[in-house]
Amino acid sequence: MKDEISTFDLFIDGQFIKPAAQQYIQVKNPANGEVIATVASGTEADVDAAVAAAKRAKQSWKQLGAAGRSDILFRIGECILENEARLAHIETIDSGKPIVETLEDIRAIADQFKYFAGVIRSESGTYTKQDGEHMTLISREPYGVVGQIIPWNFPFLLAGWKLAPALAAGNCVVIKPAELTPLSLLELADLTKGILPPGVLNIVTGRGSVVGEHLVQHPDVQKIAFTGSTAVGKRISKSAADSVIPLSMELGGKSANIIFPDAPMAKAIEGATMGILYGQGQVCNAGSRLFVHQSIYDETVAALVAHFKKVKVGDPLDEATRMGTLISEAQLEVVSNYVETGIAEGAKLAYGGKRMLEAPFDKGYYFEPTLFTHVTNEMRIAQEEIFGPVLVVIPFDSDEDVIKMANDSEYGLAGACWTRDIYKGLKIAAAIETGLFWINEYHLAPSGTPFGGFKKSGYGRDNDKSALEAYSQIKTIYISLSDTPV
Ligand code: TXE
Repeated sequence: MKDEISTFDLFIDGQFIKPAAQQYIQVKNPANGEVIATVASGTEADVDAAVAAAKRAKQSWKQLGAAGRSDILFRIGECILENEARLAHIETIDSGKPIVETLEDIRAIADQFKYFAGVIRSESGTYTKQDGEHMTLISREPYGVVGQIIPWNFPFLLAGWKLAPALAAGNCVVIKPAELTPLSLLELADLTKGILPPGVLNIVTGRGSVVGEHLVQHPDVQKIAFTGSTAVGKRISKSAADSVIPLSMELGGKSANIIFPDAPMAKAIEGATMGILYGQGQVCNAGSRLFVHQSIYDETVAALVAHFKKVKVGDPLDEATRMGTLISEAQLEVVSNYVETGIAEGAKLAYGGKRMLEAPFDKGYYFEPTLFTHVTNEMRIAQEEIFGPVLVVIPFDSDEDVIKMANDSEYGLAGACWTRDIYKGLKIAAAIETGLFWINEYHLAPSGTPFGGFKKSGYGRDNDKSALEAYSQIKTIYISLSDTPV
């Protein structure tokens, strides 16, 4: 696999073009700090050009109809699979995520395109007969131009979750990847430029405060989809309110993962471990608050410590690696500060807690898998999203006790419980205020599983056919066959 430094321009109207201001930013591999690419730093003029290209393409993309778009989406899915090794490699050197994880993400997105290729073929409108001479036809229409803003934690997966339904519904897209991780999406554009008509997909790389800000305020953008921080989400909400356009929003989380005494214990320990360490904990639905029943608390903590020790932290390109690097120095500082906060709050480190500085970790942003005990649900480390490999373990006495604590959070993205008693599992699932809940599982979200949050975790759903509704609007046509004036 070649690793030479490439330069990526903006992808607008089916081709790579130089940014108006001729400025570029460096993209680094977080595992070793090496520059792996330079990408265009877009400005307002580039966003304008991308939106104009999308606007020009929207009529013909819509007219292609479900069958035509389905065929193209299916071919994109196939193309992703044919290039999965290359895409996973790029994603790993760009994000620091283990190659076993990025390969899963790439395959999930190949499947996502095929899923939506199938879903749109099964969509139909409605016909309602009001009486013998009057009827209504109801269909769904695309918005036209959709703006999408993607974070750095799942650069390809989250882009694919947004692109596939938006394109399937007949929209043209202007998408902005995160500054830190633009490469896999640019590679996708390169791979699919012979498949997608020009202007249907446009990528403007660059700063959120410039490209993102202008995209959400652009008068020709008719819908915005955002995944990222709550602070930026709030800002975007205000812009969208001013433009009177709909939004879908996926923000942070502080998900409760609950182990009952009758849990399938080996699986629960693995689920609690990877529930937090997958993606180095930089996952919105990470199981970052672990609730363990008081009667099994000590042995569960001991088993977790033993399991954390076994997790192989290392070179993200090594297939044996289960935990790679944090995304940046800034994120490393955020995580380190939270560990200090936890200690100051009275929590005790049962494992980890430090940046890994000895070779071969010294050039990357590696952080130890970290486990805190003596935590209460009120502490900041139990309430705020750390976005790192830091698990807090909290004991509970009863179902009521754990339901109350799990719901005592401003977030409501995901959660899980581990029990052999399916009645209990369903009772807990129903009581927890989250958009997604697993029983005896964690993280799995195959195409067809609605993904999104309650409360401050956002609104709107990705990853299933309901996303088609979010990317389309209802059109009603009322027909009168009568010649008589009303
Ligand atoms: O996110 P930002 P950051 C959380 C997580 C993390 C924190 C900060 O806790 O530590 O957010 O991450 C673009 N107008 N999540 O600072 O800034 C930006 O360029 C329009 C949870 O990286 O929200 C990028 O493309 N767009 C989350 C995207 O927004 C703007 C995943 C996200 O960046 C913008 C990521 C603006 N004014 C972080 N400013 C999750 N739900 O998984 C920035 N952007």
